[in-house]
Amino acid sequence: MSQQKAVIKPYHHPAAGWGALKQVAAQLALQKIPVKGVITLLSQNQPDGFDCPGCAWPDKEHTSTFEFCENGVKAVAAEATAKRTPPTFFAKHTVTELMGWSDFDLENEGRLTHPMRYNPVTDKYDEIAWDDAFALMASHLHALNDPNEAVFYTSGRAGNEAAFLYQLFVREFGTNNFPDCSNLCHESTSMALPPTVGIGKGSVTLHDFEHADTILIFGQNPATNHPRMLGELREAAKRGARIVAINPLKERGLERFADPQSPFDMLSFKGSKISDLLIQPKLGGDLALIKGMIKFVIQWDDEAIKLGSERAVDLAFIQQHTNNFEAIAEDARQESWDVIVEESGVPLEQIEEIARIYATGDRVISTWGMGITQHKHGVATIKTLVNLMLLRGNIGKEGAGLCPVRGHSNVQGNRTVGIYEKMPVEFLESLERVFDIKVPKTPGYDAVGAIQAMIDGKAKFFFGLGGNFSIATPDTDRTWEGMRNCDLTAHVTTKLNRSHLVHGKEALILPCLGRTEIDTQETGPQGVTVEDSMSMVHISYGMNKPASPHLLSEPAIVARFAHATLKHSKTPWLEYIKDYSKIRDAIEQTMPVAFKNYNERIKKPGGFRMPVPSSQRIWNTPSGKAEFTLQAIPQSSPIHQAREQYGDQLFVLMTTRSHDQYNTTIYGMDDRYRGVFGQRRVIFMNPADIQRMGLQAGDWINLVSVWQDGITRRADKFLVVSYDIPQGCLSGYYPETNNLVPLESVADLSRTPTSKSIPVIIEKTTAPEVANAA
Ligand SMILES: Nc1nc2c(c(=O)[nH]1)N[C@H]1C(S)=C(S)[C@@H](COP(=O)(O)OP(=O)(O)OC[C@H]3O[C@@H](n4cnc5c(=O)[nH]c(N)nc54)[C@H](O)[C@@H]3O)O[C@H]1N2
Ligand SMILES: Nc1nc2c(c(=O)[nH]1)N[C@H]1C(S)=C(S)[C@@H](COP(=O)(O)OP(=O)(O)OC[C@H]3O[C@@H](n4cnc5c(=O)[nH]c(N)nc54)[C@H](O)[C@@H]3O)O[C@H]1N2
Ligand SMILES: [Mo]
Repeated sequence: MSQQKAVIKPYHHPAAGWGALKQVAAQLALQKIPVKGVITLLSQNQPDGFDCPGCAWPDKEHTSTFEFCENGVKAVAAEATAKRTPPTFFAKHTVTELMGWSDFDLENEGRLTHPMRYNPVTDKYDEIAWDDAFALMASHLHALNDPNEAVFYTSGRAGNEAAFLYQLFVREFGTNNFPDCSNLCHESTSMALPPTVGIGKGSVTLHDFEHADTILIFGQNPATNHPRMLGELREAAKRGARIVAINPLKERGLERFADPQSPFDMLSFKGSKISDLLIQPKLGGDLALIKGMIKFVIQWDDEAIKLGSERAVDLAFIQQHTNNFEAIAEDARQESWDVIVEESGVPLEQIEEIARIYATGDRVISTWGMGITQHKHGVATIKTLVNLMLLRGNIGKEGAGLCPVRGHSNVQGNRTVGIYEKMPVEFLESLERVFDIKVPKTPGYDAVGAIQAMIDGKAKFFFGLGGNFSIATPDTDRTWEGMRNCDLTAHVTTKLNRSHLVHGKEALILPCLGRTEIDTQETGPQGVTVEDSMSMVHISYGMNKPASPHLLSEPAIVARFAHATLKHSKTPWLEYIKDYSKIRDAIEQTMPVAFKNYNERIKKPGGFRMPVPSSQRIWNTPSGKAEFTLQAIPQSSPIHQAREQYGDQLFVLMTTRSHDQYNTTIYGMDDRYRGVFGQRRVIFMNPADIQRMGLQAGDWINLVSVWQDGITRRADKFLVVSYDIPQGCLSGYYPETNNLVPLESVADLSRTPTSKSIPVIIEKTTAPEVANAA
């Protein structure tokens, strides 16, 4: 990318608005998309169009109005780009040379056009025929001593059809090794919700957002990551709902929002107010904060009992629907205010203020994102939030409920149809019955487990259905060691990325159709189905001409790979490619209740909702009730231990997304709402800390992790930016900081890397020679 000077200037405009339109124009130019390409963009999330690959936030009715979304436009433009990375490109560049390119520059070459195979003699990728690629992978799989030496990663973009075939193939082959992006993302949610409310999915729909009177947003940056959510928040705010953002960073996009479809918002330059209150806990302080809120509610309830006035808890709900209330009430009474204030980093008056907002709301929705899940105690924090919500019956009633906001557009659907290293045994037995096969029942590797197995030489074959495993994962140096240990690494992908360059002894790049493209098979154009963050399943049809005639669809790649590998399989792999409705029939046979009349029900615009019993106050827990659970405020975490050693020299780092990226796909160098332009190697720091450390904004620092295993983990050369963030906390971008996350630093139970709480110390350094290279 061309070099430009870093500019740091606070952003004073509302989120979205004109800034978003300007960005969109810039992206269309960057991707060389002519104006008529805009028509494609307008087909997104229409009843007969394609599902937006941008994020998992649901669409209003999935019908008529096009919801303008900068994130969606960028995602679609990135896929619909006119740029190409053909075999002639690979003939010109060695892999060693490409390793020196930035992530932006790699993907900026555009769409891949042919399957490619790494040639160790020339250190370049050469073209390979599809059948030869499948045969090569099959021969590697056959050469393994044990099917468990292979790992099969999934990023959350594949449709249900590809994902279902994929898990069927891999299980028929003989392993449950399904590391997926969910392991890195909302796994803490998936571990916290089933034991407490009986299902690992959110309980709300968009309808609930229309009726909520209070919305608490924990650890989420919707202006960047789920811009369409701002529409719901804006409507709620206009109706008078109270909105509280809980975030260590002052996220500008959560304050005001200009709706590009509202002329008033756009012309006034003011936008609508979104949140009423910002609570800034220190990193990982949410559990203590929520416990403080619970303590207040219990205190007010105890006073109400004494006075004989209206109870602060919903006693009828608690009695009818829950277990264990007395235990958590007593635990809250016993909890010390000092510990709550110290560990949350929130002053007592503010805890009382947010507790009062919660306790005076009749219909409360709590949403959460990566700021909650990616901590050592992520699961415990979500369970504590469930406690808070159960106290006043805020689950399973109109306008109230739990709203984990997922990332990838079909990450939830992938899980539903079997992408999970420990799928329930009923599902596995159903596969055995329907397909007359034997599948393994022992759990496979998750993402962190797969990396460890590759490092240890226990996994030798890596296959990725989408994604960018080598830099989306923690402990980059060690992950790369693991990838390079493999006998073969292969990636189904749309664009060139780092994972294709950090490869095994043999390597394949398998280019596929994107969701925006027409997928024509023997019986005509095929659609694929996806499930959004609110469990709505609908069909998506591509509209664009494929980027290259040599691309295969994801279901076709999986089916032909399976056919090449499983020589004696009775599963009709090649038949499935001809007509995807046959795959949906197979899904329905495997999960007859959830997917009843699957092919029929997706004909309706907007599709159908997967069963979510918690929304009906049906609790699929062993007791049949929703469970309050005891959760302790962490006081001896690795952060506490590191602080004992380093005192106030220790910082806690969160790694997060800028406005101009989609995970590891870098769209540009700006982070508009946070006021950073032209530079990604920045660290946000509290002004008092900057001074205390003898630094100035604009200085350069290196980061070194504090972890007790003797491995040095560093990330060098970051520009110090003064920001409204609590003292002792730092924020930087992912993936530049991933090397700092120790592989073993994972959340309890969910094993999600602790990407939002890394203990680090800082070193002053000099400016890099090429200060602003992308
Ligand atoms: N444009 C765009 N859209 C995306 C993505 C993208 O990269 N770009 N990624 C997609 C994916 S896969 C996902 S999972 C989602 C991610 O969407 P988010 O969940 O919003 O993820 P992050 O950008 O990591 O931001 C986390 C937010 O949590 C805050 N935070 C960090 N630590 C804490 C904490 O300890 N407590 C609290 N209360 N807050 C904290 C941060 O300041 C930040 O505002 O977005 C999806 N949509
Ligand atoms: N430090 C740190 N690390 C993190 C996070 C964090 O907050 N901090 N967040 C984590 C989270 S929430 C997630 S979800 C993961 C994301 O991890 P991944 O899902 O592995 O990564 P992405 O960057 O989304 O993958 C981008 C690549 O997907 C490919 N691609 C795009 N569209 C398609 C398609 O339609 N089909 C196929 N087959 N390929 C396609 C392109 O080649 C592109 O290069 O990262 C995690 N890593
Ligand atoms: Mo994610």
